[in-house]
Amino acid sequence: MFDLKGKTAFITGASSGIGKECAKIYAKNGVNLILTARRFEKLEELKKELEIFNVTVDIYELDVKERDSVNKLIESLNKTPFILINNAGLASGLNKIQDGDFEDWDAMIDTNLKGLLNVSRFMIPKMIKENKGHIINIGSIAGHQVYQNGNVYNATKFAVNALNQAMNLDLNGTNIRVTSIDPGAVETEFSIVRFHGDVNKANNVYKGFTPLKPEDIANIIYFVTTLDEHINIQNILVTPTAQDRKSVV
Ligand code: NDP
Ligand code: 8X3
Repeated sequence: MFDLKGKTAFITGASSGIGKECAKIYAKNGVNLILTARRFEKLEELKKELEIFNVTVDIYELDVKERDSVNKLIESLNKTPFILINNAGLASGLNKIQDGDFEDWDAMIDTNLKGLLNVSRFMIPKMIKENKGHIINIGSIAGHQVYQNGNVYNATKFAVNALNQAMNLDLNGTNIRVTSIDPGAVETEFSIVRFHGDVNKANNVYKGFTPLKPEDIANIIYFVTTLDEHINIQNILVTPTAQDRKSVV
């Protein structure tokens, strides 16, 4: 197994859900953290929670859509993280394409696709300089299979799938590993965000079956990063046992 103790993980979207659970599992296992998200107060709470683990936890308010801020933050880091978790993302709305809302579309494209690119473009050259590291891209089952009304969210996650493959090609010849973790339904704030704060509608998504928990995904992410350095898992598609390969929404 690869020893991660003392290494650093940079996580986007660490204020909630999968990103937050990743922060916890890495901290528990002695990995220092650089945590980013727009809701700084949530990061402050999380930092307090992680104090017991005796790792450094640096927190930054960051909107991955803001290219200049992403650049500034990454340039200002005094160490290059070993692990980059490109997790920040959202679904906004669930409408037929002919009824689509441009604000929803922009939010998803600018965050899930361009935001992931912003972070990667500034971080990867630093990782290449060190010739080591592991990039985890959070895709989705939505990046393998289109579902009704998923249109633009699907398109962004198909793009993540393509970029994950592209990173694997472009980083070949370095020691940097690239993995996309592509979950089905995970119960987080995801559906509340998708339905613009309508909690009842969000809760309905997870009724009648056992969804994945964000810690399930964090465990898998942690596992792939602990494999020996010659092993590169390029992609994992993981769904609740009760979910077929279609979407649950
Ligand atoms: P949550 O809504 O619980 O978490 C999303 C995280 O992304 C939050 O920390 C949020 O922080 C952050 N975020 C959103 N927009 C931005 C932005 N512009 N800049 C920085 N951070 C941002 O949902 P999940 O944990 O479920 O989602 C995490 C990832 O997992 C997403 O990429 C999602 O597409 C993917 N995914 C989720 C699935 C699910 O069923 N839940 C299934 C498959 C994939 P803040 O608002 O503080 O900025
Ligand atoms: C989130 C899971 O099935 O709503 O990516 O697309 S799904």
